[in-house]
Amino acid sequence: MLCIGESLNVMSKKIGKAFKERDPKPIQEEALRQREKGMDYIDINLGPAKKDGPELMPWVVQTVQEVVDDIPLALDSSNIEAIEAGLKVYKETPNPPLINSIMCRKERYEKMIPIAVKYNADFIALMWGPEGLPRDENERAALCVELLYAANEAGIPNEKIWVDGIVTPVNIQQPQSVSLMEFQKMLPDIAPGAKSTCGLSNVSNGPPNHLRPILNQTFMVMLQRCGMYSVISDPLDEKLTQIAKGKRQDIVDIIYAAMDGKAPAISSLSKELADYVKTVDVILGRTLYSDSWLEI
Ligand code: THG
Repeated sequence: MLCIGESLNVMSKKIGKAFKERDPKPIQEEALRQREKGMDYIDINLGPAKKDGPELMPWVVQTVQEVVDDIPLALDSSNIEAIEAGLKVYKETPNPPLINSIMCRKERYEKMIPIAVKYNADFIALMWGPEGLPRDENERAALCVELLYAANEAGIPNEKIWVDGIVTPVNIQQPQSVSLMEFQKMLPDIAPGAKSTCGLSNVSNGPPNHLRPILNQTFMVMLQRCGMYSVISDPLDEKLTQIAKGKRQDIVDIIYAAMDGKAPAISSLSKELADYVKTVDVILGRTLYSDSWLEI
């Protein structure tokens, strides 16, 4: 599982301030930390960046690449001019940069696909349509086919496209987590050769901070089993990265068993592994979400 570090992010107090004040130090420290933590890509997330995006993105790209030039970057903004300005100054990396993202909305993808072609960038195909979030896996599939067709017509092969079926918070939209898993299983048929990714931490957006890692870790393993290729994830969650890199087979095994309804009795398990079993049940909707699901 590839990991795309999420923490170079305008929503973070420290990094948001550094973006605004064009202070390179916290940004470069964060990029170096992400490399040390084993991130495969670094996401530069400016948010909407309506006003100064086209000036800010190239500055951040160059600031990061001054200290980390061997890890590809994902350029994350809804401001199209900001993305293009970042690609313009991008220094070549072993793998091409990733545009984050192109939505399934005609007026946007018609502008953005040519940019991906021009700069030979990979792109994240975000399953966000004219009516917003798709309601189920079939709506996700319909959006996916439309956007990938348009990209293929422009000469972009599926191998350069990272499909993002969109992760939603489990505490308010429990069935959507299952729908995303179903969509991942369909993906090899509807988009052969395409890669996939998702904003993993969205699943725990809302629950208390101390419960976020176990939700993120459990859902990552469940998605990986359904074919997920990469996650945009928290580089400070070392256990998550260990699991992603195949170093905690015991956790993977127990999550698979729980998904199949074959986990040993909770009372026979360590607290650590029992918590993963309980979390699988919450994500699959076998248990109704509440902040106290681990205490039951
Ligand atoms: N798909 C794609 N791109 C995305 C998302 C997605 N980019 C943005 C987001 N979703 C993924 N990135 C983050 C970044 C931070 C957090 C969640 C997802 C997050 N941060 C903490 C918070 O807000 O509480 C901590 C912030 C801080 O550092 O202070 O949860 O779905 N393609």
